[in-house]
Amino acid sequence: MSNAITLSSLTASPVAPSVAQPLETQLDRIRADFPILSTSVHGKPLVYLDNGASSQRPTAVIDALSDYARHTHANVHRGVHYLSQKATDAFEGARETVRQFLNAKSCKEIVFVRGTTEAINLVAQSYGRPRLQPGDEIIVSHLEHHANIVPWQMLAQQTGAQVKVAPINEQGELQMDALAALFTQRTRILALTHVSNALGSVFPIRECITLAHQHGVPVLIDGAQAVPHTAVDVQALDCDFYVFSGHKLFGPSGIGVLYGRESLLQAMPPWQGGGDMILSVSFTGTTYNELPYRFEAGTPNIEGAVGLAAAISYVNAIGLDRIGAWESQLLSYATEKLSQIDGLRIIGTAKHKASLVSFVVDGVHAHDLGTILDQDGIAIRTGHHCAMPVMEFFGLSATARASFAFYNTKAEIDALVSSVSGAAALFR
Ligand code: C6P
Repeated sequence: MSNAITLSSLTASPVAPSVAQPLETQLDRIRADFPILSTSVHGKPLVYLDNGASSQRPTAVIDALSDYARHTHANVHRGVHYLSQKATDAFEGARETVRQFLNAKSCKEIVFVRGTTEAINLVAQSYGRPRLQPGDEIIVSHLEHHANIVPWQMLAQQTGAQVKVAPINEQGELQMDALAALFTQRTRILALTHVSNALGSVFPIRECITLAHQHGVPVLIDGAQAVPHTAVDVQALDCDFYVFSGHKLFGPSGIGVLYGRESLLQAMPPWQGGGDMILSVSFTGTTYNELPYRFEAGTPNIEGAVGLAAAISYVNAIGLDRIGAWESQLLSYATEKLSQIDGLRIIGTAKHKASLVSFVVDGVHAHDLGTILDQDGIAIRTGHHCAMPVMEFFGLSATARASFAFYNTKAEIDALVSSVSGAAALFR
């Protein structure tokens, strides 16, 4: 199956980077690929450091969405007419792009959903609900986003199961021994983040998956904060479910991916009913479609999938190795510079971190800090980051969070540091 968005649409861009050179030598060209980065905010150049919430889209994605609307759009899997087949090819081509991105064995294992949140709810309801019995156990960690807590709590309420929490230490690292001690005969699923959105900690998911499998327990990995920064190979990880959102990966919002091991998805009932997920419907009985369509009821987000494929092609062309190398420089630089500010404390000092820094400043509420920084054109996120148990663990109500993407520069970190220093001085 051919890819909907091929590298040719990316390399048509005059700024397509070459993989041979370090990314930092091409930053101007890369930044020019993101039109929004030249926006001014309150008369200052935008410094966009809220990539953990949602990252920006390159022209290759914007053009793919526009081209799709101009030349391709029709409903998929339904029509014999030219446009419907073209749209179906684009949509299924996008699925193949995602399959390659995750190194899944088959497109049957790639389900398009609205995002990470929907993917986790799907697994909780379709995998978990028919299986779990009163007294069964679900393990999550203390560092999860609400999207990887609440669906499991809902499942526990529905089935009489209980949610157990694997602890973290003061650095924001998963305590592996304590995790290992949580497994019992009643453990039915382990759901863990790959990268924490609140602290940036990278979990040793390969080890966690091996541990869970020793107990015969399947694992769901929340990859929302991981896929923009690191390559993921679901076969090498041997994971059972891996989920992520398009909008954090330089793609559109409203599209995301559930990877599921084929044997598990085959055994799961549909989650939602409607068009496209059936083979035949009558009032005497309905038969369901094959994978992955069984989990894609109704008209899907076709342009979202096409845009996501364009984003993946763009990221692939830059190279996740180069992205990781540059972002680790950004992380070290930001950590060093921010630490020099009087009264600033970094929350989350795990040995392995993605390019994200959460911090608090003595005497300055995180929201005030965010508002002051906004006046300087700097976008960061402040609050509990939809990870209230993490805030509770550190005895905080909120942190400020600067989250970097490969298009960020050290000069932008200097601007952040200067603005935070100014705010800290104001409240001293
Ligand atoms: N975190 C942040 O600012 P959705 O909203 O479904 O695309 O993603 C939810 C989600 C799940 N897991 C993790 C680890 C996440 O970081 C997020 C989204 C954003 O941190 C918005 S709250």
